Amino acid sequence: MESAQKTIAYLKTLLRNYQYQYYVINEPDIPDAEYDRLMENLRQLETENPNLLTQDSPTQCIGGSCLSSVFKQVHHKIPMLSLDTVSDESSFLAFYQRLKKRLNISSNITLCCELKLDGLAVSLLYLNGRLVRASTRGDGLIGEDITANVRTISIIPKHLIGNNIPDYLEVRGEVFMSHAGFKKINQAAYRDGHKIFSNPRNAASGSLRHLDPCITAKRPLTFMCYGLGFSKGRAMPCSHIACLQYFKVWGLPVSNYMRLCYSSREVIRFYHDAEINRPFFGFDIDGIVIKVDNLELQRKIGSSSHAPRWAIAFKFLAQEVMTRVNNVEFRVGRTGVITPVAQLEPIRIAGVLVSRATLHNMHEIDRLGLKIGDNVVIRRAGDVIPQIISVVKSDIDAHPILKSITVPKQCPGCGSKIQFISSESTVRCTGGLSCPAQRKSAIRHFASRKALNINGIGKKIIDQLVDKEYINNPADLFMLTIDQLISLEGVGQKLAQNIIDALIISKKTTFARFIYALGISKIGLVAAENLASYFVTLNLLLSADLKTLSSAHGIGQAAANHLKEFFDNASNREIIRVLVVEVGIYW
Ligand code: I6G
Repeated sequence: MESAQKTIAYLKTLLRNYQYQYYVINEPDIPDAEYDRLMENLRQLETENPNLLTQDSPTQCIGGSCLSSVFKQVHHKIPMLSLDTVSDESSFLAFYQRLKKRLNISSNITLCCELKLDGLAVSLLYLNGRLVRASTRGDGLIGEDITANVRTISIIPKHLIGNNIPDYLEVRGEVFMSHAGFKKINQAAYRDGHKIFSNPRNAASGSLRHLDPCITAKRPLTFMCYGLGFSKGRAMPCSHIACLQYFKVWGLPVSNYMRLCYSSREVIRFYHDAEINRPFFGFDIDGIVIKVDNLELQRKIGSSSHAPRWAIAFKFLAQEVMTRVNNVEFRVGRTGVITPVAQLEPIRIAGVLVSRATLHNMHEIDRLGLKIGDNVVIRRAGDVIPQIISVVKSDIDAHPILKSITVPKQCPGCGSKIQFISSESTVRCTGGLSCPAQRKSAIRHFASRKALNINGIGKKIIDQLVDKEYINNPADLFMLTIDQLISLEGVGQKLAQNIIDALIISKKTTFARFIYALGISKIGLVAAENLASYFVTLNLLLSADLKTLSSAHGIGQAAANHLKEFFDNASNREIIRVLVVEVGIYW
């Protein structure tokens, strides 16, 4: 009992702290899934110890209170409730059974399924078809007046169109930001040295509750209606989906992705369909919302103090989770760029086990203020590599011993000197093609379709050839024998002969492809074509100084530096000589 009391007090403090970050200062420290887990623990303990439940518990409030808000207050005519959530099929089926029990019916109930957008709930008030007020949910009873900001969102009509519009109409929906909009504002923020938003919802929230509506106007916010708050003056239809159809006719944005379901099985089908389509919507959703469609039945079922009993959010597995950084490794890429990679305490994100996340460069480590041992929020959206989006600095948790991250003095692949390129915030190995870490990927690039296009040689074969030390650089490919090829796993006589034939065919190429195949940093196919038409011969290219290199069309200072450094390296020059003089590559 005493320990339950202590845990409840601890969870309340923790959750109030997080609610303050989330609702008031707009900078949540932990992912939603972690917040939900803590809230569920508290709810469970309070259910087991009802005498310890207090009215001010975070489980009893809809959101954080609007403590220090500078926006005017708005009293909601009808409370803006939140939604209860389920995250597995059996909990959804239990909800469905509860509905039947409450309505005292055994037949199926018609349910309307919609996407649960990951944004901010907003209420819009139209008087005689004119937008007069917009407010946030706040604590559900009192929200913030954000009319001036909402007026800058172009998709929200200032005047409704059409007939039979109630004199008093309050609609509710979600303001959110698309992935494209999020990328655009974060790119601009990065360029201008401003704060980066950790996800589209924070970006939408920060933009919508900005004190200066001129800033809000510059942010790519959008909106979708999800329901009726209150209306007077005209009859509204008696089904939820029909209300949404009316909204659409009056010019309000309503999602087309919704479905009426006539059984629990159909709802589960909708849930899985939405989950499959999740990467393609172009905006974040965190689940689906299921509502009893008939408004009269909704009224019969009623609401609790914080959520309607006729609706439920069926959440997807979280795409943001919290874990610890156990170490940071430095990996050498094809062009010698050394990238820090975080080794994470393995964790599942949306069903996938993740144990690593790229950190891009040292600038990113500084930006995050990351140290080894830190707890971090990681995010995996679609099929993108997991990203560390923030470090969780909790003053309640005891801090483990943290270790600073330092750049290695030598290349971890070959021990060569490393070079810091401050303009790119990158660290590079100077070993060139002699660095084994760069070898496999450099040879793979050389043989790839847009380079020398050597058919039949893929990653598996190149890895084996390098591991068996048959080849060390691209020129060695042309010295391979049939016997060496046959000794590889998965290579028979026929494939070995095809590879030898492909190597012979690949010797006839173009100057541009040859330059591209060398895999010089910042020299893609277009830059290689520009260099080929500017220099015409290999000798002129190899002997060009920095100034001449950068005078070629489309070659900037950074690319010119990389070219100069590559051609000045003796082992790279020797490989080029062998390729042209001994192998006989020509164009
Ligand atoms: O927060 C919400 C998001 C989406 C909702 C909601 C919704 O429907 C698609 N519906 C209700 C009834 C509530 N919150 C309270």
